[in-house]
Amino acid sequence: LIIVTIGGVLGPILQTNESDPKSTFLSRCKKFNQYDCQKLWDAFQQAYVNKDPCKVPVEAYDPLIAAAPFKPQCNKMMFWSKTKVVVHGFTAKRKDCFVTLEDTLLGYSLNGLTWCGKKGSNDTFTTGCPRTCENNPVDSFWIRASAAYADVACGDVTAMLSGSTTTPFDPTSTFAKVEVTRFKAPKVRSLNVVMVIQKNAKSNCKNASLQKLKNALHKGITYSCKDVPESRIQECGSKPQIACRTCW
Ligand code: N1C
Repeated sequence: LIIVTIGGVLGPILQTNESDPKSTFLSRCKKFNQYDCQKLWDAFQQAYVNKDPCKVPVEAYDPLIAAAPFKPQCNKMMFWSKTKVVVHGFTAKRKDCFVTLEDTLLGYSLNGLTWCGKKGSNDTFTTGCPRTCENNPVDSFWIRASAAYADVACGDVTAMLSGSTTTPFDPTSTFAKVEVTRFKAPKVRSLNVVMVIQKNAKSNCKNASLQKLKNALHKGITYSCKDVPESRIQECGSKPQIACRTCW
């Protein structure tokens, strides 16, 4: 009884800001201005609160996406698969060149967070959230947001894939399953793959999986691929005088 009481009293005090998704969401959201962040939090929460955390379908986030729609940023939209750290290290410094989903309000506000609900409660939980069942709140959000972001893609689109894997175009990835098939010609003119080459690379632009990527693209979208050393991407990130179009 004593342990339960102490745990019950200290639990909320010992919780760090990091594990309180509401304050993290609101403080990140506020950096974007222009939005009613409390209203967005409410739209976010309604997707998963009071539900079995394995029964949150992708569509549960439709109202959230409708409340904060993605703006098309033609020729600057960047997609990625298995290159999260390299991509965001770059886009954080070169917002003038490329924008990823994590550089938008919703992607930025929820990046790295864990959340779920529970039947019979209106709270948001951060521990014990399942990630293995198909309809879990975190995966469903990223699928919904990725689809919405890819839906507004336009002009010349860039994707950073990893030369450190044996299958850079992984058919099970969100990039393959959700994003690539949503690019529509003539709104999207081209898909330009930047293959990130680190030391001991396992693949490059010649990899057979990229043939599948070409085939998955809607007819009318031009495909290109360039092998680029990670060091060159970092150099372009750290030298603002390098023009975006000459980064690689
Ligand atoms: O499955 P992936 O990559 O191919 O997904 C990446 C792809 C990007 O182009 C993004 O637009 O899909 C979008 N996306 C995110 O922006 C994102 N941020 C954080 C997809 N997933 C995202 N996450 C988390 O990383 C999420 O939890 C998901 O399961 C992983 C996917 O990483 P990946 O396999 O490298």
